[in-house]
Amino acid sequence: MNQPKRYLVTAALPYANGPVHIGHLAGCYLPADIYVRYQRAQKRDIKFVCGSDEHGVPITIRAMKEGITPQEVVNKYHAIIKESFEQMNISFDIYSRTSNQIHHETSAAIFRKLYDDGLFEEKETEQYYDEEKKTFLADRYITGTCPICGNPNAYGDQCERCGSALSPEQLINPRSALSEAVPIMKKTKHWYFPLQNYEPFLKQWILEEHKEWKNNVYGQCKSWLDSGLQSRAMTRDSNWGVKVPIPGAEGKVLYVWFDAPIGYISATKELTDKWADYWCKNDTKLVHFIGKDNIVFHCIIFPAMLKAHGGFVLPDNVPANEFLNIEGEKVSTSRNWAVWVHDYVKDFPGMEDSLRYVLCANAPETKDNDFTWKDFQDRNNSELVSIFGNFVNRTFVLMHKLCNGKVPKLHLDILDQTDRAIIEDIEKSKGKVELALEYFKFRDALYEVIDLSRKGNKYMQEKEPWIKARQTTSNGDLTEEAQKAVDNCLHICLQLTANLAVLINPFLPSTANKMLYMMKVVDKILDWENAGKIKLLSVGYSLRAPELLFRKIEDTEIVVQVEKLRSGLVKAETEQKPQENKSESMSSALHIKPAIQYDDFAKLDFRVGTIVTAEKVEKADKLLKLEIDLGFEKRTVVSGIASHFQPEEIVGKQVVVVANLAPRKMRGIESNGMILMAEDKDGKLKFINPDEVTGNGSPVS
Ligand code: B3M
Ligand code: ZN
Repeated sequence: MNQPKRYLVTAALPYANGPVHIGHLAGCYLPADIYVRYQRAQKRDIKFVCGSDEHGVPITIRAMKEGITPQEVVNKYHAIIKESFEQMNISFDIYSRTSNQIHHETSAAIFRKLYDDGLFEEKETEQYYDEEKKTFLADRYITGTCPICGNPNAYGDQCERCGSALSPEQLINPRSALSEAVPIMKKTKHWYFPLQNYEPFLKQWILEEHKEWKNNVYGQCKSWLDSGLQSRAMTRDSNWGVKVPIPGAEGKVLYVWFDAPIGYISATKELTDKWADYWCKNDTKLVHFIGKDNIVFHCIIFPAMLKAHGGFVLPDNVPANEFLNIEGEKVSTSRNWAVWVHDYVKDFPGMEDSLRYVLCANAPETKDNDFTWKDFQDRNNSELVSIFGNFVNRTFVLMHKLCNGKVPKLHLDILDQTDRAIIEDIEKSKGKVELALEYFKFRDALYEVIDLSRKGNKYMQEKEPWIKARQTTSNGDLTEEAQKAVDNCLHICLQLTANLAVLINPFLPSTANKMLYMMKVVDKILDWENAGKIKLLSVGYSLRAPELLFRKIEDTEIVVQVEKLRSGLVKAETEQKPQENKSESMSSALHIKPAIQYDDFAKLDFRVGTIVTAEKVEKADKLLKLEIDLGFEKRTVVSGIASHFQPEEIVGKQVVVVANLAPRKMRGIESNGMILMAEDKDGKLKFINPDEVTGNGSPVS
């Protein structure tokens, strides 16, 4: 795209069913904010919109759990989330909410236009229905026994014990989560959006015209498009959400993923009368910042909806991030394995920039990354404090000590190679940071800024103005040569400091403001065009005394945080809170089951066996039916490993079998035993087997 006339930046609307954690920040809010602050400094016409996603099953489930109404749930969390963003200086132009009237009207109107244009398919299907509560049971409203691991409290869309994704029909003994009643199958009518009709358009638009999208995003889109799109229901049976605006649709609302992205449009309408410029003119650059679990909705479904409707711009880019794990474990809100933003700001007051720094320096831009408190401490102490903060502080201290607190002259006649080199570094860094930011490479961009301060330290170290300051004449004055050398060094260091303020501003806005205060300049200096110049501070201008920009984080503070994380986990597990976030998976490394006696262990009979046949189980995409040779007999074992192995690749493998497990029927097949598996940190299953081929039936102890 040529230089766009205006920018519209969106960040995923968080579900108002819980507070935000640092994984959310790192995933999309922080990169979006950095991008927007940078574009604002470039004086571009830009709007940054976001808001709470207040519809959908997660909200109604939370309401049920807390015994309050959905409206009360969203009121509570909308306020908490909004405050967390403000505390972290995420500078939305508007933070709206999808329960607002304007949003209901906007999304209903878009649905209605698609309906009037005949673009939906109307279909009747059978779904679970709770006769007691007189309601259909989508996704999480239904519980039952997991066909994979036997967990009696699995949900209609996922088992929280084994992490498998399920569909309601797979559950054994299904029950309504609302009443415990056994649900019946009942016909219901819904409106489906035939995504397959937009496949040629999407293929051309994404696969041909947006090859520049990030690999993770492009790759996910390609695999969706390659495997073929299908019609998707855009309505649900529920009374919480945007009412379906057509006759005969009582008790039905828009699917949350139909209305939520329209929230970007309604928020823009709420923000400005000129909203249509941003949404309907082709010279707008629309950028959606999201986490990787939202890619299909923003790259495929929403653009197809907009295309079908007509008249709207499509995103120019969707720079989705991967996930941020915490201390080596996937974030899990239900297990309370998360660092909550509202907790952080309480525990580290005034230190929002330290968190912004670490989350950006370690952002999960191309792959999942890990946040550890130790790394947080290290980066804060050895990068922010010791490099950036130290350079700025030394510059100010020395210029007060050696130059009376006034910006010294630059004596061109004695500029040497070292001076020229650092001036060139200053001039070049603008371009480097800019290029990285334009291409959503926030880590690289931030690295360049820190690197410039590192070069500043090195320069000062080489110049040693404090040594020069000892070269005095017999009457105690500095020699002329020494004075000039001191002046040049500090002049350059001060200009470098002013440049650092401009460059760090998108990333660490509070820090940039503290620097402005110390330099006694107004915020105009932060305009991006000022970067790369060494004339930002005028000679003779007197500056304030230095204040420390950052503080060190002590070991004890980190110990407290790690302890807090672990005790939160234990608490969550004893309370057995149900899981509420689909993108989380089980984890096991941190908790060990209660102790058992040797006799308990001795009851188990483990045997070595060889898989002789393996086949898929019909209508159960997680299950494989295995024939295992135990030497003394062959056994049928049904195992939930179909998503990890192809049947043909495991035939002939030796495994360890729990041979005295009571038989159990799964999908009508009697399973006689269980094979032992290990789960790696990515959730991949591996067989446990003897290190050399061993006779079938050999006992394992
Ligand atoms: N609320 C899902 C999420 O928070 C959803 C995003 C909506 S963006 C339009 O992951
Ligand atoms: Zn399970």
